[in-house]
Amino acid sequence: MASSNTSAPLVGIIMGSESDMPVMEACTQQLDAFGIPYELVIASAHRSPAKVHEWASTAAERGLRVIVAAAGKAAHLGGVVAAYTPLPVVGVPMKTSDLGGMDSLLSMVQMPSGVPVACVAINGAKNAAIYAAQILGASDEAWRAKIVQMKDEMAG
Ligand code: RP5
Repeated sequence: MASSNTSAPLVGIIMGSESDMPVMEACTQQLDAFGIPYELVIASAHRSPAKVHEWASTAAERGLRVIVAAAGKAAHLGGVVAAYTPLPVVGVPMKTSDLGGMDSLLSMVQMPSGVPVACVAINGAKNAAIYAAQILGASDEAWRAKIVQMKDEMAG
C-alpha cells in the first residue's frame, strides 16, 4: 500500500489491477495538486476478495473519508467496497479493449437501491479526484477553497 505523503490519508484509492494504474495517475496527480493525502492499494473483488474485505471494512477507522474505486470489465469493486464501508465511494470505470468500458460503466453505475456508488465517466480518473475533494470540502473549508480556486482558474 502506498501513501502520498506523511499526513494521514483522507482518500483511499483502490483499483482492481496494476493495469489500471496508468489511467489512475490522473487521479493521484490531481490529489497531489490539491495536497490531499491518499493511500493506494491494488486489490480485486474477484481475484483477492479477502484483501478487499479487509481494506474496505477498516477504511473508516484508519481515518479515510472517501474512497475512489477503479475497475474494469465486470467492475464490481466499487459495489463490494461500498458494501463494507459507511464511507462514500466514487467509482472510475476503466475503458476496456472488448467493450470500450461500457461493461465497466454499467457494472459500476447500476447499483441496487441501498448501496450507492457514485460514478464518473469511463476513465474519468481526474474527475474522481475532484469529486473526492468536493466531498471533503463539504465539511472542511480548506479543501473547499481548493475547489473554488480550481474553478476560478478554469473560468480564466
Ligand atoms: C479488472 O480487470 C481490473 O480493474 C482491470 O481493469 C481489468 C483487467 O485486469 P488485468 O487482466 O489487466 O489485470 O479487475
